[in-house]
Amino acid sequence: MKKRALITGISGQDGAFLSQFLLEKNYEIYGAYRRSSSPITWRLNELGIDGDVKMVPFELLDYSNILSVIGEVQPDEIYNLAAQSFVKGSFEKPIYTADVDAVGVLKVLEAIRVVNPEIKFYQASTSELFGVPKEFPQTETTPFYPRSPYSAAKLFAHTITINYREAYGLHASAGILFNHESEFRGIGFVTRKITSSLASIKQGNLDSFELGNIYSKRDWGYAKDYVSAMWEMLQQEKADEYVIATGESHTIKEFITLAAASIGFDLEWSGEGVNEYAIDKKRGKKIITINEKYFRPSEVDMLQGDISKAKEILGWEPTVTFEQLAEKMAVSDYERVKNGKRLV
Ligand code: NAP
Ligand code: F7E
Repeated sequence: MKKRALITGISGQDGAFLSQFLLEKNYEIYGAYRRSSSPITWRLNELGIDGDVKMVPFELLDYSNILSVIGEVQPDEIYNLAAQSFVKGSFEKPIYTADVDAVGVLKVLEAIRVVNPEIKFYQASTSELFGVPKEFPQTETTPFYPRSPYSAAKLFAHTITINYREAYGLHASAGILFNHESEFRGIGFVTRKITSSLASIKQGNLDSFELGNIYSKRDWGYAKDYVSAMWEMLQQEKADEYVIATGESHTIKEFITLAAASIGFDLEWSGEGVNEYAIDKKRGKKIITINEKYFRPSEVDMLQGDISKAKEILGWEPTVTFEQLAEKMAVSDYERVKNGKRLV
């Protein structure tokens, strides 16, 4: 019999790649989505798998809905990818973020406990938990120091996942995933904002764009690589926590340089702080400027993961380099723009 997976956050980046991965493993996929007025399946459409996922309305704020969805679907595995995942947005909506990203996860765990404690559970934890890292690189045992309402909420979700494992014997794992990007990344996140804006400028649809702090460093990987680690975690005899990363750390400015070069820009940087800007040398035009409004009240300056445990136990390793990631994303957005697609 086919294994059945329920994926929350099906309309997001990871939901799309995980569905593709599990369909290749012959799973039956139930995609839990939030009702909205705009189309939510563009990522599944682009991957050509929208017809293969059974969609179920799902809201993390509503325990009765979660309980009935899990009761009706009776999945073997639940991948909880749904979240208010925008860190900057969590400073604007801290209470909503806590309701969804913290208490919402407890609601799913509680529903599993009530409906069927044999259901395996994956929680999407995050490198944001490390905030101001106490050591470099970060491992599963590095102390947490959240720097945003988002990461504070995710810390509750992370610890309650472990607690439900210890208290009730649930097979509940948490992947501490570092930033993972792709051509399906939400357009508000910095990498996709950069590649979509550069593509639009190149096509003549946009003059310039603004960014915030371009000197923070992240450990950036390719999202398609990362979803296989989620699955591996649920195939282990014992549930556990794992850091999933590349082990390299780069600034946003480095990403810009690589992405821009891969679609033919030659950038020259001048100025400092909020007065820094980049000129497209070929056209002699300022195309990137800095605006303080994109700065965060408290920033995470640098993250870098250590994947020794994932390598050893899950046999997991990333395959896409930082350079390949920047190129892949920039080229993909430029292709979309050239083909007249609206970037979403
Ligand atoms: P994403 O693209 O922002 O997708 C988030 C998903 O959650 C969307 O499908 C969204 O639905 C859904 N959602 C939001 N609020 C919801 C609610 N109240 N009820 C039900 N669904 C809701 O995120 P992602 O990049 O795929 O990341 C997946 C998960 O991993 C998230 O939990 C994120 O916090 C975590 N994470 C991401 C990264 C990363 O670098 N990508 C790293 C570490 C951890 P709508 O389409 O309706 O908004
Ligand atoms: O910011 C800086 C910003 O919003 C990255 C989420 O998936 O990964 C993601 O969180 C960096 C920050 O991602 C702009 O200040 C500069 O230092 O792309 P981001 P994030 O905050 O790292 C983690 C692991 C998650 O768990 C989250 O769910 O880029 N930055 N200028 C900017 N960021 C944005 N968004 N926009 C700018 O204009």
